[in-house]
Amino acid sequence: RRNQSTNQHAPRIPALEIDGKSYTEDGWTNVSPSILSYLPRKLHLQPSHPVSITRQVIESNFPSPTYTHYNDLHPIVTVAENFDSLGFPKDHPGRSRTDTYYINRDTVLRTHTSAHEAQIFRDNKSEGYTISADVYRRDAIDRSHYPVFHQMEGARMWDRRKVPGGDVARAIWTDFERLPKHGLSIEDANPTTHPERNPLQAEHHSPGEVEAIAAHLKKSLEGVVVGLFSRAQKAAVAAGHADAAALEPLKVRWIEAYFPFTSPSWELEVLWQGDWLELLGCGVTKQDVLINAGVPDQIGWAFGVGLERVAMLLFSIPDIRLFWSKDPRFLDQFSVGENINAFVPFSKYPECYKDVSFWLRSSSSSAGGGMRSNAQDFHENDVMEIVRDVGSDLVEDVRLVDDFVHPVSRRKSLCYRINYRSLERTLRNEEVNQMHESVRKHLVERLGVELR
Ligand code: FA5
Ligand code: MG
Repeated sequence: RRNQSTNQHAPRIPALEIDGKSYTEDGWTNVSPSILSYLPRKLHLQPSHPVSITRQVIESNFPSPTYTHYNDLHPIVTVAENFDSLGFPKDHPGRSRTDTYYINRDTVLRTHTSAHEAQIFRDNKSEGYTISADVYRRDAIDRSHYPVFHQMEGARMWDRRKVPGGDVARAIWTDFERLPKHGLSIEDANPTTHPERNPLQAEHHSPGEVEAIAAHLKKSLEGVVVGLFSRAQKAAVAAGHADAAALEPLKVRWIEAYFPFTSPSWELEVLWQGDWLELLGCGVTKQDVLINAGVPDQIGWAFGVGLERVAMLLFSIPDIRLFWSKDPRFLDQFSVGENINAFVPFSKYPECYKDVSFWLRSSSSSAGGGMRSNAQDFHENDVMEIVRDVGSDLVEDVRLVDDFVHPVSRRKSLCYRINYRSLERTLRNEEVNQMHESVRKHLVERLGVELR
């Protein structure tokens, strides 16, 4: 009875209700209603959406029953799944609240599809899998970044106890020989392992095993990229964006990379309109991840590819916001089938630049205060989040255009330039002014800055 009456007067513990589950809010909570509104969209499952078409094209390189395709795993995962199970160090910057959307201290919106690796290794249903899903990251605002995007993760395992004669390297090379040939020569300048930069997991793998895994991994992914890009080039020619005779040969290269959950690791890049563009990260799965998932006898590889990044090239889509458009002028241009067609942009609407300048609170003034957003704990992603909450898809990009420290007061001043532009219509002056005023107000209220 006493408990009951105490409870009546205790402050209500705020809770978030998401998909029929209740999550307690705490000091880590930084998800907003606007970010949660993306959860039901699942673009990778909308039948003729370019993200979904891209998923289906890539999946066809990883056929069942060798690979199980997981496409409907829930985006809310534990911190343990997203980071700990993959060996992220406790102080890894990816864990910070400026980079990751927290539901509460223990629960996040997944930042990558790798969050499900350990669980699927544990379930051990097939030798391989792909997972396609929406992932969430607090990040910059521009035409190639969006706080929600889609990834496909893939993995392949071989069980030491189940291969003929226990010779796992030989079994992998046998599977390697069965992979489709792509006939493209691909730049791969670095050795498979490097003692410091890209080490062998010597307690678990022999160099010969890693050579075999790396060869199978690279050839599998090269096949994906060559298949995709020969289709993209055909589409560009058909749309008159490129001349068949003048078409540059496809250029693809491997470079070394680092992930806490693979070693050695690589990234695959493609030369696209003059720039090397990163498509995916991959590597030899860390044996500790497999051991902790209860499958110590399996060894293998994993990769993660950004579906929007591929789809933008494949369909010539110029702005990542377009994927979220419900405008039939966008959606009706795509259909599932053998041919990939280049997107025909509808007319561009006018841009509208507005600047906002402010002083950060000087670090000394925070000494007694506990106020956030002094010069030390200011993070640009917090500005991005405010602009996103206010402007949603009506903002094309946000850029820092000025940054200086006052010579006497030592206070720091920043100026951001916001480009308001809709993909679907001309914005009215008055609505842009209202949005900009609201951004200014929230910067003061939420970050404690002083407008100039
Ligand atoms: C990862 O997320 C790793 N989980 C990938 C991985 C899986 C490595 C398994 C090893 C084994 P990364 O943060 O680099 O890595 O993202 C992978 C891909 O997602 C990138 O190559 C890119 O294609 C895409 N990507 C990353 N950030 C964005 C973004 N903000 N917008 C669009 N695509 C992005
Ligand atoms: Mg990367």
